[in-house]
Amino acid sequence: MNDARPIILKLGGSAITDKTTEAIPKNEIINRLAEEIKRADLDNLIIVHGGGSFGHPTAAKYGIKDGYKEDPTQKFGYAETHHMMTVLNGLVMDALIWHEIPAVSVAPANCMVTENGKVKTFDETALKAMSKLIFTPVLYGDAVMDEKLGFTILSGDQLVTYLALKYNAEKIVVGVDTDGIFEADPKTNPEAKPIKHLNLTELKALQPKLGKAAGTDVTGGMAGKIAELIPAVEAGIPVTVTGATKSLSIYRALTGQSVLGTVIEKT
Ligand code: IP8
Repeated sequence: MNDARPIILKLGGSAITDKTTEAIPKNEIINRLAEEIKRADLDNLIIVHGGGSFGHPTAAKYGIKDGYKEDPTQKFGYAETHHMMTVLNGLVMDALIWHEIPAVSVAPANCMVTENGKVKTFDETALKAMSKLIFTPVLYGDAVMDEKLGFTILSGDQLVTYLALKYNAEKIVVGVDTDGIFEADPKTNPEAKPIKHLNLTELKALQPKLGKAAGTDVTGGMAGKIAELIPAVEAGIPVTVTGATKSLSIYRALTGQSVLGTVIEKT
């Protein structure tokens, strides 16, 4: 039995896809990330990836996040959004398997149901059995059934916090397409200064000022991402936000080495 507290790695959709063009993966980055994950050689890793230009445009087109509005085209939209996520997940899985990582895909649509957008039920049987045998489960932001809304979008960031709290994670590593968190959105404000460390109070004060995302993002870009992470930080789980697009940042963060980015701790 693997009793180790998990390390949860989020691969942001903006890091692994080109968010300016629909359904374009950043294959080289996905491949390099798989290489770094292999090199880190962790037996307590859970990976979660975002939707980027695979999940978000379809979700936005059919209004999936706001739920079922009796519009029959939305049913196809739900199915297409989930399918687009399985396509992106397949690309991530390809790279992980190619690097001989015992990674197994776990689709949230099939084991989680939300209520008003928050995870309500999770059939964890398979995930727990996988951790016991030291597989690396790979989950992703997904279109899921919702008890009140019919269906909705469950963000990868909510998933990260949910799993971190449920399994008392050792730490969370969030890979994004910037070198961590900046005082303002570095994509729209080149003068924005990077932040090395944030405590909970500073994080809460900063959160509303963080940018929305470049391209379509139904779950709210960096501001939405950080809002979802707050409960994990409140529970004392440290979070490192670093550049997944920069060579070795994820490897260094996973293996506890100093890295360009932002460390968030409760105090
Ligand atoms: O990119 C959302 O996950 P996120 C996934 O982690 C979909 O916010 C389907 C849009």
